[in-house]
Amino acid sequence: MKKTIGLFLAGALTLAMTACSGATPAATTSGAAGTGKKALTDIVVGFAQVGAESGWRTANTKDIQDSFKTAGIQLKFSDAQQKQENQIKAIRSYIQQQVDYIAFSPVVQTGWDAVLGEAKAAGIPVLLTDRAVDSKDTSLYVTFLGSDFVLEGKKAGEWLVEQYKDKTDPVSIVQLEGTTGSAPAIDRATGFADAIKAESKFKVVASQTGDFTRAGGKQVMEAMLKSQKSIDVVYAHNDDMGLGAIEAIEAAGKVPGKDIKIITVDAVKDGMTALSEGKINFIVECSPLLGKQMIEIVTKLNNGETVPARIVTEETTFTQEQAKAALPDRKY
Ligand code: GZL
Repeated sequence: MKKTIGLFLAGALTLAMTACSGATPAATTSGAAGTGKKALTDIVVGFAQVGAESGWRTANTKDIQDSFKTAGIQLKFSDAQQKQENQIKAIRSYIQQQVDYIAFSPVVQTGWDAVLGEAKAAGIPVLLTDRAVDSKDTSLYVTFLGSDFVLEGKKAGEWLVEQYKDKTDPVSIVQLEGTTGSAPAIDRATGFADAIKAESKFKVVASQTGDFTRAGGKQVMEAMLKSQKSIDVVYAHNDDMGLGAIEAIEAAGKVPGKDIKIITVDAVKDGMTALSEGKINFIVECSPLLGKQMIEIVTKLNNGETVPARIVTEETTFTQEQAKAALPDRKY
């Protein structure tokens, strides 16, 4: 494993050095001569964002744009409206524009090798932010900066196991999945299933995508309330779908957080507010604040330094009491 990482880092360094040695189409400007280093204000980064589907995504976009503005690094931004073909178009456009770096959050895990191969051939380093790709060719990107979604799902499941440790009756769970094929949806489901599998009382009786949106969560929850004879727990892959589920549960005359327990992931302000009000029972944080680390990565690469192949964001969990204490200081 060490050898692989060593080779990869060497590859990343080569890729980074190539990118910084003036080999990329953009000419080296007033930076220190010979190192390939550009003045930060001369660097251009193309960022292909997933969309604006959730409170998390909006916070992620704002943090990235603000971080680049503060650093004085030029950011070209595109919103793919959750469509892979739009992200691919945006990446191709950044290659045409000969940006210095490309960053993006892959809306789904698969189907990126061709366009990332084009970026590599153009000598443009690619940063994966937030979500991963399933490509076997790790030379197609320099680093993956984002959460450990399997761990997030595990934290959600472990909380549930703890909550029901003294109960023996069956517990019916419905799962509101994120975007089909996306890393967070796949991994949050995996982590959660692993955490509860030892306890036979837990049954996931229904699982369907709400596409990370509030409307999607509400629609799926309405259908599940009709089709399931009893639901004890909702596990939603993000706050927005959980908030949609709350609307559906209340419309059905039930009390969210009491009649039906709700666990979500993200910890954006609206989710934390619902948690503090007792409508959600537990939230696993997923930090959208990736902008500062993106600047650090670009600065290092510009200086010809290596960056780790995987950078995991720090995050925690919140109970209802912790949400009340944390809300006043929440940035998003
Ligand atoms: C997770 C991110 C997910 C959030 C959702 O890092 O990709 O996408 O959990 C967002 O809120 O839509």
